Amino acid sequence: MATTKTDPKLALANATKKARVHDTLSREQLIQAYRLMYMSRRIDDREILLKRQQKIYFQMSGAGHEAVGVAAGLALRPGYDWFYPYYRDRALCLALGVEPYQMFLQGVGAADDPSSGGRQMPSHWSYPSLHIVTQSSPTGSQILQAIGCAEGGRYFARHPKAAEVPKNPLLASAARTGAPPSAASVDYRQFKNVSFQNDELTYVSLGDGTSSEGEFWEAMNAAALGKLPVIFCVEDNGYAISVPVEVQTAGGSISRLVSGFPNFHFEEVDGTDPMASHAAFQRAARYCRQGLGPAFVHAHVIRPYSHSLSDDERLYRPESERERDAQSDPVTRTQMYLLREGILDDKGINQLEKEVDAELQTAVDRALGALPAAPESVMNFMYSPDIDVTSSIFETAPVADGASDGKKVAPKTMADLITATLRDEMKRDERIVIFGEDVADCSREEYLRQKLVKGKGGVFKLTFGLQCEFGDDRVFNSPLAEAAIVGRATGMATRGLKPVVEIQFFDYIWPAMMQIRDELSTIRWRSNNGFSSPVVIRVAIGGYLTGGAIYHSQCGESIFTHIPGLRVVFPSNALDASGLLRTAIRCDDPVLFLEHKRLYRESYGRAVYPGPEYMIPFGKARIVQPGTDLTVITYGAVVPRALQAAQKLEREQGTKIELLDLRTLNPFDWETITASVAKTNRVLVAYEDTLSWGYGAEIAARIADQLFDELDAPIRRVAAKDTFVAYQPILEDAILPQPNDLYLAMKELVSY
Ligand SMILES: Cc1ncc(C[n+]2csc(CCOP(=O)(O)OP(=O)(O)O)c2C)c(N)n1
Ligand SMILES: [Mg+2]
Repeated sequence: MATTKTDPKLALANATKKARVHDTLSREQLIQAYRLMYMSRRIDDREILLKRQQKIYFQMSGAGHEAVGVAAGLALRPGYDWFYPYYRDRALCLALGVEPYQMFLQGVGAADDPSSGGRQMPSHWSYPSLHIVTQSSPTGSQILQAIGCAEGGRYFARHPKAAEVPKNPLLASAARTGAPPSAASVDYRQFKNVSFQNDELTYVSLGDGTSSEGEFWEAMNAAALGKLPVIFCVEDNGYAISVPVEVQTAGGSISRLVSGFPNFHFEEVDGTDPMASHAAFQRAARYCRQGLGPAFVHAHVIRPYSHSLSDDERLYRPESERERDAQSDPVTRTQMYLLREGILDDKGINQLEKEVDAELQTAVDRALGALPAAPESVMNFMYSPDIDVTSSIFETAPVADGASDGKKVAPKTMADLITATLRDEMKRDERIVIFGEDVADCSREEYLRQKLVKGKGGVFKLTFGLQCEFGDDRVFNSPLAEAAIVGRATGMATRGLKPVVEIQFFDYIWPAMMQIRDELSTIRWRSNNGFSSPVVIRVAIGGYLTGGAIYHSQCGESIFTHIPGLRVVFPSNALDASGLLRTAIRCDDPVLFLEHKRLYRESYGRAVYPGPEYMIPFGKARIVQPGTDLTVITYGAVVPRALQAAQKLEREQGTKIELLDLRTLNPFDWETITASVAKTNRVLVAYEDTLSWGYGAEIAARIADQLFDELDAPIRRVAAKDTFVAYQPILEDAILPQPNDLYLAMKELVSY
């Protein structure tokens, strides 16, 4: 561990004496630094004016943070290193090469705004060619992704072949002949250019208040554990909106709190001093590039303006305190320094400022004339524009029953086929990495090597054997931190990896909710297709376990189908699980893959392994059995229960029930539902989740809305009671939908 402290009070105040110490910037670079700092402040001032004139709709300033931003930008390498900045990093972005015009385009919400096409507030940076990765608004949710980004870079450095796009004679010939490409030739890799450098690093910044977020600590832990080349920059302006640092951070110093993390290089610096900051970043970068571990730069800065234009800091900061801050304004102090050192005289300063002002005026005029984003564009880039997951290229036949030697092969469970599918996909695609809680065979590899242990491979053993086969850099245990699992995976996928991560129980997916809802699912849309993160999240879900109780049995899929941008899959049998998982892995969208625990080893729905190319397109329901009297729409563990009920009714009164297994919940197969309802005129929607506001509500509403004329009876729903799943099996049975509940509803509907 290395620590460097620059006393904030000494820097710049004694600048003449200290000049040689901080002399990592040449005279030209100092002038350039001042130009960028001045430009950054003037953009803020100009935006504030534009906001008051109602020509832009929001403003977030980087005032007071200019020196540290410019210093980082000059010390690091755009388009080579990777950047996860936060909203105060205007000066950093300018130093990396973003043009003022591009910033104003975001302010006016222009179609040509390169960060988001008018979708995000200003100061939400996204510039793919500079490696500035799309930023969201939740404080701190970028930090875990920065970890994944660094892991991705390191993975490609160690597996350079994985970065290559596989040669696809089939795809090439399809392009030549115009024939549709075949399934085996298509996957996300064709649309994901990977670049990496052996000594690259990832920069991530945050405010002092944001260091209170749990995800910050998860990221610090992951960076230290992995000795990852990540520079954390805390820009400490002493406030989080109105909350001062001593109320935010125990003891008032984030440096003190993090000082125990191993493998880090620490810097605490006056972030209003461009030279001290630059020197700190150079040391930090050197440490990271040498592969020694992560670095932490704690930069003391000021916030001369209120938090945002919606905030008035005079309500909680007295004039005296604000005046004290003004004394260390980085723009004025740097200007004074240039004058004092004779680097620029008054004339030079005036000239420089005039040039910048003229440039900004031109940029503002151009941006105000730019076309706003078109209303027709709002649905663009919700999903991959390159690979349509509902397309027939994902429709492949299973290979024959594997009975090459004449002997019949025994059908396998859903658990077996998921494992087999993961194994074959890992063989096919070196970009796949698997991690999560307990998914490895054994983290202490020597035990495996010495054959002291057999290995675990997940609490349900679905990843058993994969670490032994593919190595511990492709299959590994994560800390017990769900947000970190999804956040790291998101960062990795941004770089072109295909993380297939596991959330051990659906009941514990909630710490990752911010990452799923506000990050993973939004990245492509909010960056206007600048970035994407096609992660697969496998989750064990569901009840009917006798004893699983409230925290090991819940469903809740409708909460995720309510998220645009996320594919949701819920197979009911082994063959579908294999085909759908393969599609999930090869496709270009993020997928939540829900695996029902009760179905893992059920005798219902076992199948022979359908071979390494078997896929099922999303949005195609399976007609479990055809019928004419009633349509039952369901999925997951209710499928075998509904089948049992339907068979009973058929035995008793000859009723023919058409049973649809949706298989994927987003997208869902409206076409098959429409055809079926037109035939039967009666509908039952059945699902294991709680009844109210559940997945079936949307299906029922759609049918009522669009197929009303086809109906001869009300649409009914059978689902769990609006409570939680209880431990005592008698209670669990009463809570979850049972075959008899389905039978009664079916009987009532057919005779309505
Ligand atoms: C998760 C989350 N909670 C709350 C907010 C609202 N919010 C935006 S900025 C901010 C304060 C951030 O303070 P700090 O991290 O110190 O950064 P600063 O703005 O001072 O640079 C808050 C509470 C948010 N964007 N995200
Ligand atoms: Mg702050």
